[in-house]
Amino acid sequence: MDCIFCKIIEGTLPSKKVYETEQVVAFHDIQPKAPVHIVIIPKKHIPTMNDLQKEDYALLGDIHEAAQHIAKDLGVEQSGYRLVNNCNKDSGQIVFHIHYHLLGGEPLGDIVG
Ligand code: DGP
Repeated sequence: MDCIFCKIIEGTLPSKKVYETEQVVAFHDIQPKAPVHIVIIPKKHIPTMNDLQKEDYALLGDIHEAAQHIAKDLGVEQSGYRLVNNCNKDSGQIVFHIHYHLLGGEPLGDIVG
């Protein structure tokens, strides 16, 4: 499958991983928009939020659990952070493997992933 994030999961494309479980992986964004900019993804290939099925909903809990751990590990738990999903063209989604941007490390204002 020609998916950048699937290649990161397989390990055929390098990434700076910060968190990994059986279901989820998270790594530094290649074009960070904030001092902390992590991409959290399920290992299951799901193109967009529109493609989530009921049986995938537990993955959303796993992603939030990942976000809690990462925010703590990277020191933004108390200062604050933002979790953003882009879905389809108008949102700016460019990688069609569902993912959540965790942003923080400074006042974020209008910064989105
Ligand atoms: P989005 O616009 O929501 O689809 O965001 C995709 C993000 O993925 C974007 O912020 C840049 C990041 N990204 C794209 N390709 C790579 C890559 O090969 N490695 C890493 N670490 N991040 C990538």
